[in-house]
Amino acid sequence: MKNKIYYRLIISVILLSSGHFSYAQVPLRQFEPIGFAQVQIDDSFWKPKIDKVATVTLQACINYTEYKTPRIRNFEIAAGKRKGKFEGIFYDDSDVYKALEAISYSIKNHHDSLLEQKADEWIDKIAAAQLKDGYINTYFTLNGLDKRWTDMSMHEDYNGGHLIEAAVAYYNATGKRKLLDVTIRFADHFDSLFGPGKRHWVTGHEELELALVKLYKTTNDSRYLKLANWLLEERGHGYAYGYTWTDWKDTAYAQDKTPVRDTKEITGHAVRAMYLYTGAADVASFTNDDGYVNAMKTVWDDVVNRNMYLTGGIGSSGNNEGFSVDYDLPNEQAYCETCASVGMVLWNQRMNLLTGESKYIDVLERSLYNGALDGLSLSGDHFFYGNPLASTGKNARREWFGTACCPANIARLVASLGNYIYAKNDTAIWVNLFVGSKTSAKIGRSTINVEQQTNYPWDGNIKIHMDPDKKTKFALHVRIPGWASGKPVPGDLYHFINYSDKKISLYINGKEAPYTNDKGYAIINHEWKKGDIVELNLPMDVEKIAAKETVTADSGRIALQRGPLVYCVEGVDNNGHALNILLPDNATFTSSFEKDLLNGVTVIKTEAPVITVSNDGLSVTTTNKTITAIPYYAWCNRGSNDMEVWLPTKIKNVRLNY
Ligand code: FUB
Ligand code: ZN
Repeated sequence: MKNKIYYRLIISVILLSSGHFSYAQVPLRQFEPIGFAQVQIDDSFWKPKIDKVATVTLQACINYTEYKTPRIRNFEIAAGKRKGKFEGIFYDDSDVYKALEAISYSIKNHHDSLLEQKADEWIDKIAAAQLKDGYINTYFTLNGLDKRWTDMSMHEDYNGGHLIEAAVAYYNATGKRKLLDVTIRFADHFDSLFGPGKRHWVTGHEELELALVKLYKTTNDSRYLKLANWLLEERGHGYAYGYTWTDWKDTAYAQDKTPVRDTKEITGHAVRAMYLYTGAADVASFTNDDGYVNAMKTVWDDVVNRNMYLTGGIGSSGNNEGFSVDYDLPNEQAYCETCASVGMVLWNQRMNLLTGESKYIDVLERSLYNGALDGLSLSGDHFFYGNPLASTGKNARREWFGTACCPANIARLVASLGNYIYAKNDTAIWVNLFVGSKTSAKIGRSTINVEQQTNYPWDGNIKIHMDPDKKTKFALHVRIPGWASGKPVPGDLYHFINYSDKKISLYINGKEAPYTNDKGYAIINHEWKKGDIVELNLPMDVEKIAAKETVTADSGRIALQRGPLVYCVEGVDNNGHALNILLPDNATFTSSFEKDLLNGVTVIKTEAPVITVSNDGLSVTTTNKTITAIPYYAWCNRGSNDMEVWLPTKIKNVRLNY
C-alpha cells in the first residue's frame, strides 16, 4: 500500500513539473471491474432475463425506434435520403443510440447476426446524417442549424453522450469502427467550440461527461478526459444560457447552483444528477481529484440518508422528475424513474471502485433488484417509467412512451449485468454480486478461473469455485451484504425491526475459512489451488423494516425484505385488494418458492387482519386472512391492480375507500 502511495506521489510530481498535473493517469481506483465480455452468466435468476432482453426487449426497442415512431426516419431525412420533416422530440436520437448500446452488449453476450445486421444498418444511417464538421443531431439539422449550440436545455450534449456510449460499446463488441469514427468527429467538433478559452457550456442534461471518459479510455486521447473535466468545472458559475425548453430556470434543478466539487446536497432532476455524478467519479478516478471524490461522498450520504426509497429508487417528485425536500418520499406518488435507478447502479459502481467500500454495492444491488428491475415486465416488452411503492390500480406497464428513455436504458443495464459482478486489481479479486457465472482474471502470472454457483436471490448459499492454473497466493474479497448483517441500507433511513444476529458462514473446502473484514468484504488470504471451493451462506430470513420517523409517508408502516428483494402485496394475490391489509407488529412469516408464479418467485405468507367496509358503508369488518407478498420487481405483471410496499400497522393507515 505504502509503495502505491509513494508511486502515485512520484508520478504526480513528474506530471506537475511537466504541466500535466490534473491528468495524472495513475488511477485512484482501488480495483477495476471485470468487464461483461469476460463474464459468462448462467444464473437461474438473471440468465432468463438477459435472454428475454436479447430476444424480446431489443425487438420492442427496434420496433418502436424504427417502425412505430419516426426516430430512424429522422436520420434518413437529415441525411437527405428521404423527404420529410423532423418528427418527435429533440432528444429522440438518444433512444436510437441507447438501443444500439444495448444491442452491442447483447450480441457480445450471445452472438446474433440479425441484430448485428440491424445495428450496422442503423449505423450507416447515423453516419450519413453527420455533417461535415462532425455535428450530428437530427432535430437541429432539420429545424435550423443556426440554432444549434445556443440553448443548453436542448440535449445536443445528452444525445452526443449516448452516441459515444453506443459507439464505444459497439466497437468493443464487434471491433467495427464506423460508429466510433462518427463519435470521434462529433467529440472533436464539440472540442473545437467549447473548452478553456473557447465558449462556455453547461450540459443541460448531463451524460456527455461520463461518455467522454469512455471515449478517452477507448482512444487513449487525453483531450476527451480534459473535456470531461472541463464540463464538470463549468457548473455552478452562472455560465448557463438558453434554457428555453423548460421553465426550470432553477439552477438547483440542473445541478448548476454550486460547483460540482462543492456540492453538499442532491438536488433537481434525478437522472441528470446520476449521470453527472457517475461522470464526476469517472473523471476523478483518472485525475486523482480528491475534491470530486469528497463531494461525491457527501452527496451520496445525502441521497441514502434522506432521499432514497427502500427500493433504491430516487427522485420522488414528478414536478421536476427529481428530488424535492429531504424525507419527502410519498409512496403512491413516487416518481422513481426507471432511468434514475439505472443511474444509481452506474454511480454506485463508480463509488465502489474509487473507495473500495462495499456499501456502494449494497445500494447498487438494492436499486438493481428492485427499483430498476421493476421497470421491465416479465414478458420483456412492457415497461414502467415511474416505479411507485403503492397503487390503487391505476398504474399499468406500457409498450412504449412518448419520452422513451427508460426501455432501452433498462435493456442496456440487464444486457451489461456482467460488468457489476467481479472486480480485480493486480493482487486480488472481488466478488460483488452473487450471480451464477464464470470469469477469469490474471493475478501475476497466473490465470484464475472463478465460477459462482448459486440460486440467489431465492437462496443464500453461494459457492465460489476457484481454479487457478497454478497454485497462487492472493486475496479473495467476498462482499458481505449490509442487509445480511443487520443494516438494510447504510445510514439510518431504514432499519430492521427485531433484527437478531444471524450467522453468516464462510467455508473453504468445507472448513470454516479464516478471514478478515475490511470495507464490508470478507477477505480470504489464501494460497489457491485447483478445486478450492469457497462457500458463503447468507441468512434469508424475512425482515421487517421501519423507516426513520421523519419519513412521514411510512410512519406507522412496515415493509418486508428477504435477501436483497423488497416485497409488496398485490391485490391479485389477496382477494383483489392490497391497501386494506393490516400487518400486526408481531406478524410471523413463512416463505416458499413457487415455480409457476411470475416466472418463479419466492413468496412470503403471513396471517393478517383484512378490513372491509359493508356495501352500505355502515359497518367495518375485520377478518384474518392469509396474505401473500411477492417481490416488488414482479408486481403489475398480471394486469393493473392494488399494490403496497409499506403495510400499515395501525388501523388509521388502512385505506378502505379508493
Ligand atoms: O430528458 C431526457 C430524459 O427524458 C430524462 O433523462 C428523463 O428524465 C426524461 O425527462
Ligand atoms: Zn427514463
